[in-house]
Amino acid sequence: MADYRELWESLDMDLEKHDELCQVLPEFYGDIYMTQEKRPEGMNYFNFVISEIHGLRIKELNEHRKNGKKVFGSFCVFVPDEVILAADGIGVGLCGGSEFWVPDGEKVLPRNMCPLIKASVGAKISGTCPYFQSADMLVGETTCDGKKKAWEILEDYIPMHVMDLPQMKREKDKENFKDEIKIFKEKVEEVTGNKVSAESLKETIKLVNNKRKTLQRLYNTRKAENLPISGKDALLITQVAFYDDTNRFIDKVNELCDELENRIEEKVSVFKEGTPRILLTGTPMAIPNWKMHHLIETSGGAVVCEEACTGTKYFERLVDEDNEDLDSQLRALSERYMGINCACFSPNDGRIDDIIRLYKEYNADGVIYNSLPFCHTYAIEYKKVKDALEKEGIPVIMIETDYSLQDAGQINTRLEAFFEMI
Ligand code: BJ8
Repeated sequence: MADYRELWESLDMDLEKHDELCQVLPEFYGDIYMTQEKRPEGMNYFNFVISEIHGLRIKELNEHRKNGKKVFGSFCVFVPDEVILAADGIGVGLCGGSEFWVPDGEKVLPRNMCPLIKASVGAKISGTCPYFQSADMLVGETTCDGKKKAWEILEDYIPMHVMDLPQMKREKDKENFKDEIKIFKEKVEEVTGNKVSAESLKETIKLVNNKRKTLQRLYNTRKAENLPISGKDALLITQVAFYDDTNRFIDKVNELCDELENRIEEKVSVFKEGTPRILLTGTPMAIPNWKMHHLIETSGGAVVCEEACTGTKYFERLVDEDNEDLDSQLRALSERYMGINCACFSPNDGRIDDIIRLYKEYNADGVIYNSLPFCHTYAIEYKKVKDALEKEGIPVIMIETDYSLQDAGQINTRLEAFFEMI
């Protein structure tokens, strides 16, 4: 990797501590990703993106900022990228997926809470994540209690805007979320100094829809009997979608899909015949959290789909493109986003329908319900999901685990037993 120290210094980073992080990541990635056999050629781009994770993209963001563009960091798939892009801003997903940041998060947060929140806050306050350091504003949302209270702590470090997400899905809630998107649009206009017009929003609605369609194309290849790509690789691509340049990402994923579709025709598979196909559902897996996928795919299973925000929740359902005025565009955005079935909603039966539908679409053999510790909404929702799946005769197990690798052996044993049974 080129020398980015000057750049990192200009972002007010803790260089010494950041060095520690840079030392572990390549080996960690190498062990998990580069040991896979028959990886598609198209994954080379993603290897490159990871090797430059704190380099090239940060340099690009820095150049954009020098040209007056603003960067918005977010933590949830409810924050509409379309609005940021329409004001010529850049959105980056910032959820923390590394154990490295947890101790710093614990300096200001209770220990007994979700590692995603601790890592996200820790990444900011430790000054070791250049994406946080490149953001001009963070956008939070009132989803779970942990997140909404964490924003109150983060606002001491960086300007925050918090979107009020309804907790139910009635007509009035969709109307409320439309108003929230409008308030967010006004904030983005204030920060960027650019107006969001119906024309610019129409264009970015199309652009973000194209990104969704590209990911849909990728995921469609995972429905094939012979799997042309591992679950681990597919997860990595979804994670990169949150911060890469949108147009470049679309091009690279489409190139990869050409290769994967050829593989399907030629019956090339990265797994041996009869490998149990797993639908993974639950809490999001922020980069570099590859733990569950790695454990599943080294215990004899293959992940064929993720019903998660780093998965189908991110790209299923498109925004209606046929609206010419801002008011109807905002309504269309609210409609699309309020279709996401996060466990923060009550009731959330749509998620159960999604899981059953995806299980069938991807020809899965079993469901693994993955939850981060102290995520009450997802943990509680397991009961309803389990009952519904059992009624359908779909095998399911719940695995609650954080980012550390201490429980890896124990999870392996449980997975192996589950794969034998299905
Ligand atoms: S839409 S899943 S990205 S809120 S895992 S921090 S819920 S305690 S991340 Fe999420 Fe938006 Fe929902 Fe998706 Fe809280 Fe649970 Fe932690 Fe979570």
